Amino acid sequence: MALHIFKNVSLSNLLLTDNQDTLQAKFQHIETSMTWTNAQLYCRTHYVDLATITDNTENDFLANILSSLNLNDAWIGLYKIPWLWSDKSSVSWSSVKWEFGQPDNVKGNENCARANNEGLMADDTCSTRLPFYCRENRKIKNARAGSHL
Ligand SMILES: [Ca+2]
Repeated sequence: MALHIFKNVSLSNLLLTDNQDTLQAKFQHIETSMTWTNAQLYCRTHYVDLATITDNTENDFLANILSSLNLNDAWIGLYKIPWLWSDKSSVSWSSVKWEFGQPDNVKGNENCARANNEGLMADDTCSTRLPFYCRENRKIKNARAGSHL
């Protein structure tokens, strides 16, 4: 499968803060649409895991990436039951904002969460195919791999 991986260099116009390098190092946006489970597998194979969002700065950063790509939403590492991050860490709800009326579990099996380009989340069916965010980016993974040699 040919995968189009978003290059970090294209993010240089998004944020001009001291945190930019740190944020870019934390996340990798993958434009290829996959089911949540396949996205999780992809992230665990090529990076660390699906993305965990721990504060508003990270949430805003990810929302800005989607906006800059004219994308509506992407999978993040949030799933249930109960709601947990993909690495089983607990959710800090101050950093997760639901869209109005969400989560609604309208299809009865909306066990995965997507984030939109305004930084708001919605529950959705895990078999839906969406772009997604992994953590952490290739630069960190390679650095870690190198340190083990
Ligand atoms: Ca929903």
